[in-house]
Amino acid sequence: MKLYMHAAACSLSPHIVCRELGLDVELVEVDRKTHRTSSGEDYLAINGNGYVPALMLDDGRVLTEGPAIVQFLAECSPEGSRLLPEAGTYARSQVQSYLNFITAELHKPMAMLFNAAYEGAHAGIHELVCKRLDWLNSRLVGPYLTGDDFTVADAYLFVCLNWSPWIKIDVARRSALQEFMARVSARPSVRHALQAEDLEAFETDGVFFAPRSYIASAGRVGTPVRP
Ligand SMILES: N[C@@H](CCC(=O)N[C@@H](CS)C(=O)NCC(=O)O)C(=O)O
Repeated sequence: MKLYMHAAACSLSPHIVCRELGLDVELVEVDRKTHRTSSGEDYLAINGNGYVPALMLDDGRVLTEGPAIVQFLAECSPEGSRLLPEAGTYARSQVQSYLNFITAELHKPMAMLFNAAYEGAHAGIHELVCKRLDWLNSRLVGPYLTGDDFTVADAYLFVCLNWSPWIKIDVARRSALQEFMARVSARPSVRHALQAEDLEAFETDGVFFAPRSYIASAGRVGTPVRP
């Protein structure tokens, strides 16, 4: 299988899931501007929406949308029930509820905060994201979103929270979320994924990660991730 991705983007979530499950997936980087892949393909022919992630199966079929991809990956693997509870259970629906919350209430508005086209609305969007994070912080008793087990929803939350410093969202003052970042970033699968995407830790607490070029453009210094 091939996973089409950008470093540190939401595609890091299925990447982490692949590493958790030991799935053999080839990472294919997509150029944001040209929509060309690192292997020279036209990415728009793979995902007409142009965004990552997309998963190409060995038979050429393509699956898009991060929340669907992570569930598919978990269902593909004999190890998958560790990351996604059995279908038909409350526990499964709880993971899906969080995936939906993250995609609609965090991922989308957070992405808009990176986009100058929405600048006029940034103050209101920022306020909304902070409100959602306060709710999540008050609800997260841990260690993970649904309790003791790391699930596909935790991988997704980690990736979205990891963007916080770049959009002026203070995770440190939301202690349950800050502890969550430390816990997830210490997982071997996560460290391997961060390293494979060539991301570096750039905050003193070492729980936020970004490409070196991004860190340098902000006048900061990063530390390479060691598994
Ligand atoms: N609804 C999609 C959204 C994916 C998305 O927003 N991807 C971003 C990276 S986090 C992207 O590729 N943006 C570049 C673009 O839209 O061209 C999903 O959940 O998979």
